[in-house]
Amino acid sequence: MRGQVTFICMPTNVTPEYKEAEEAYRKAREPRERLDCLREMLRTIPKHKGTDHLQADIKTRIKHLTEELAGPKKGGRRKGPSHVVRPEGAAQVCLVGPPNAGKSSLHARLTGSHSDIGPYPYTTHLPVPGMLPYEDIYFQLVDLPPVSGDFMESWLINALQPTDGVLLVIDVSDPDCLEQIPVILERLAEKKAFLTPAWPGLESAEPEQPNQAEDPFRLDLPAVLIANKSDLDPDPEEVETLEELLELRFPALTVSAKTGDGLDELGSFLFRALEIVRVYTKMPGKPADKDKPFTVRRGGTVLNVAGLVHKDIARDLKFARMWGAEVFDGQQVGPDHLVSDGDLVELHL
Ligand SMILES: Nc1nc2c(ncn2[C@@H]2O[C@H](COP(=O)(O)OP(=O)(O)OP(=O)(O)O)[C@@H](O)[C@H]2O)c(=O)[nH]1
Ligand SMILES: [Mg+2]
Repeated sequence: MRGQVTFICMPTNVTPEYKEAEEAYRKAREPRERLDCLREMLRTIPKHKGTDHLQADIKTRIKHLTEELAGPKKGGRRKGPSHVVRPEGAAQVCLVGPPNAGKSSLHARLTGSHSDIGPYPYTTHLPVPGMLPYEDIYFQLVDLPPVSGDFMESWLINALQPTDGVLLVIDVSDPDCLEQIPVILERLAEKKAFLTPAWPGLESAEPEQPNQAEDPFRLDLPAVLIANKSDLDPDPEEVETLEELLELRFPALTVSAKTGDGLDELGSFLFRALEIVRVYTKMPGKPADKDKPFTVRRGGTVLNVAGLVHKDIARDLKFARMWGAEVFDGQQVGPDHLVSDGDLVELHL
């Protein structure tokens, strides 16, 4: 039903077992893992009138995800999910926007992908992953089909589940974008996906949304407005005017996929806004791997880094020696020690 958003308030008398399953669902990124969590939520939810809505919602999601995982039948063989891109790199960011805004052109320019580009709307039909290099790390950018008042792929919300942020791409030279943005926000909100200006690493004046923590299926995604085709619209203030008119407070970048103008800013914006922390590792007695950092988000620990190296290393980790801005050279720290950008960590088992 368009234009209506139902919020499910969590009944207060759920069991700790249910809460744990719900927490695991929120954190799960892989579709199969999310399906297991949903089943666990259904198993542990107290069965009474107060949870009827939530039970129904969980069942619908189990049904959809099961279908999605089964994939289309091809010659009797079932394929895996084709609409959810497995996250890789420092973070996953999806391109969302109206038809013809230049999402695929940006994707191709930023990642070197061969995403289809066309002078007509509805060119892109499937998610296309690609990697945007930034210093010594990569961000994964996922090109998506357009969202409009007429059309949104049924699987689009599923594709957004694992993402860390959204590039809301518009054609700033097209006056229609004034109507297109609210329509996109509304279509996503109907499916409980909310684009927010609140990135973890940016100061935000946006007040906390009510019910945010209550509905396990609510998806809050930080978004940056990408005002594309600036080569066709020479007014540098255009995007500010647009945001004022629409009463939006997204951070914004004015760019051109055609000339490349403004695109250099994107990597550093994502790095700051997502609070990416790069950590270099070494094993005792071996040289440091200074080429390829592991990445966590601010608040990540030595144990989180060890887990990225290998789960057995995380399991057996006793302590670490660290070199970096916040420690003295070779300082011994425990697994729970917070890491900062540029740290070198020697893992001891
Ligand atoms: N002048 C100019 N044209 C652009 C720019 N970016 C994209 N275009 C053109 O805009 C048209 C649409 O580009 P696409 O990249 O296919 O747009 P899209 O948003 O992926 O479109 P859908 O997949 O249909 O949603 C193409 O003709 C592009 O060449 C830009 O920065 N400047
Ligand atoms: Mg496209």
